[in-house]
Amino acid sequence: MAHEIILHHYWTSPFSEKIRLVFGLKKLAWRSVEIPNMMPKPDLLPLTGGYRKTPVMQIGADIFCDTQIIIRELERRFPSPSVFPHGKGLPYSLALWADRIFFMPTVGVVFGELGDSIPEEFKKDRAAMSGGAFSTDAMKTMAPFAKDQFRAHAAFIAEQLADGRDFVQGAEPTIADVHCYLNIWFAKSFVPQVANALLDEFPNVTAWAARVAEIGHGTVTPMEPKEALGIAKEAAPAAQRADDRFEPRGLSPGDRVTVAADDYGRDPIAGEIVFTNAHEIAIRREDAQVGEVVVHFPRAGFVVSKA
Ligand SMILES: N[C@@H](CCC(=O)N[C@@H](CS)C(=O)NCC(=O)O)C(=O)O
Repeated sequence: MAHEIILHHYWTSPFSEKIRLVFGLKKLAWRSVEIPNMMPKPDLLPLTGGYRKTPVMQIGADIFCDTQIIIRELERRFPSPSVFPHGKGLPYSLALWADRIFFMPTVGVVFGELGDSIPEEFKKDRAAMSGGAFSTDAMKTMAPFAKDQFRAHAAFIAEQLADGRDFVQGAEPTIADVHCYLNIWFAKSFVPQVANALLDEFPNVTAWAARVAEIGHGTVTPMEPKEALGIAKEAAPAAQRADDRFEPRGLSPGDRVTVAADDYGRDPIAGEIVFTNAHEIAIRREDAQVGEVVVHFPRAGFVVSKA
């Protein structure tokens, strides 16, 4: 039996919005498990082995951490309609522009503006997640610089749409729209007045963002967190052991490693390699609550260390 797609997310999470839009583009049915927007996350960490960021996708006993690998897996399992009609490499690399280079100033714009209204416990959580780098006071000071950067990155989107096309790669929406939309959605949802003022210059971006919003989220049905844990426990992981002939460091299936993000939320996840390739690493772990699971990560932006 095919397992359902479960997304562990919260509705205000901008990275989760990317995945919800991919569900929309592929017209998928999915189950929504709502997770807290800060630690602790007692019903998520048994699945991931310590990865705490949002979103996480679960299919049976396979767990996908980070939107890069979630998108890759959705395209692999549900190839039609493809969200990559014009080639894959450039859109995959565009994700890193959106998720890192454009995201950081957008965080500055949003939290520089919301500043004092942010609950203390949220500030503490984000400071811990970023190794101390999250400070709303600093972001207030830096807001003008963050706005400059936001403007420059939004201008790239405006330029791409300048010939009057409806979507960034042409007449139809693709994954590239999803990447371009991340920070526009984030700013527009959290600080609409500031975002609209910054986007005044780019009416074609505002009009395009409305078209992207219309893609929708596919068909969503809620699920209780405990049901998702039960599904992982009952299921066997689908990931198959495979050799990686070009692996440059001598890592092989069976090796014990840790995998950690190299930006923020760097908690290392320990397990035994099932397979690696240039795009993905999958590691097997055992957990008292969920039994045997395989956790999948992207390679770009993640550090693999021998345990
Ligand atoms: N590189 C990650 C970034 C994910 C990310 O930063 N998510 C934010 C929320 S949108 C987060 O995890 N915040 C902390 C939390 O939710 O606990 C991805 O692409 O999935």
